Amino acid sequence: MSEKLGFIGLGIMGKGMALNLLKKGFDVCVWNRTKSKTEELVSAGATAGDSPADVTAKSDIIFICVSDTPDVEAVVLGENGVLETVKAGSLVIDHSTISPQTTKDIAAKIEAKGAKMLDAPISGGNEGAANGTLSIMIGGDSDQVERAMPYLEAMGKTITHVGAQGAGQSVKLVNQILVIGTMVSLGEAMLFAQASGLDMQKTLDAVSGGAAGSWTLSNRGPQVAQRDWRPGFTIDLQQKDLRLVLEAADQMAVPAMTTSLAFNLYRTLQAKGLGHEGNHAIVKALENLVDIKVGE
Ligand code: NA7
Repeated sequence: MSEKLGFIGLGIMGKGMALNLLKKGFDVCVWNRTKSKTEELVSAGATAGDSPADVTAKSDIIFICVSDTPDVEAVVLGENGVLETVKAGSLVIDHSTISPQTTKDIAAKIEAKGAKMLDAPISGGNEGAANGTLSIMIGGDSDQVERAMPYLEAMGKTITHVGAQGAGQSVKLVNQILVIGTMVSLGEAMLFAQASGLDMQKTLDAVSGGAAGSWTLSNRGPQVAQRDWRPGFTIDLQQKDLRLVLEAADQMAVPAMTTSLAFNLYRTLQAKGLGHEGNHAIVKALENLVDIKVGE
């Protein structure tokens, strides 16, 4: 008998994830700050809760996928939040990417109510969320990871228990350092290809299968070539993740030079009002340094 599920936060990622839980036949109660976003989920078989507290009262396992650290604090610790109604024995799984330290603080408050928490940030963009192929990196107790596995398997393909609470968030930041290095290289490479007068598609075809191949190149390279800036993941959220990396790197006194470069390049795009575009639009920050535009 499956447990009753709650899902809080139906943005680009949360929507696909909740739909995949419904497709597997699980019982899901949803809530989103902007109520209209619940409609598609309700059509697909979900019930709608009135608040995070309401969803939590009706659920054994509560999934959260909201933007940033203060937003997780708002839906968990705020008025009508998860903490008000969470039952002993329930499990809260946070898929948002937030501060590893705040994750541990929130987990302590949830555990004081006799419930449990896993940090389980995700990677794989909107495609991964829609197709159920996310990478999920989990921090927390093994027995709770085991309990959550049937549901996580509905949403993800590479599901890794990486350590104690907070470790999931730290591994996600490792993931973001790797993603952003590739993203900066993608922008630099595409600009170079354009300046060289190359055919963009042929160039992508030639390099994607070799040592330079990557998820970013395969999924975002064609988008850059077509100047399609629709977000799989927005600049604003990418910037937020890079800030988390830089804060943690500062605390640990380790260098994060490429992350810092990307953070500042994105800042120039945010200053131009482009924070809602996809993170592959980083190429525009490089284009702005010279009089060349990829794909034009
Ligand atoms: P989106 O598509 O920007 O969605 C963000 C979601 O978070 C969306 O449902 C928001 O509700 C919700 N949100 C944001 N702030 C709040 C507050 N303060 N209270 C309640 N709900 C809130 O982001 P993604 O789906 O791409 O990413 C979500 C997380 O996964 C993020 O941490 C990524 O780094 C990974 P709205 O619809 O705006 O009312």
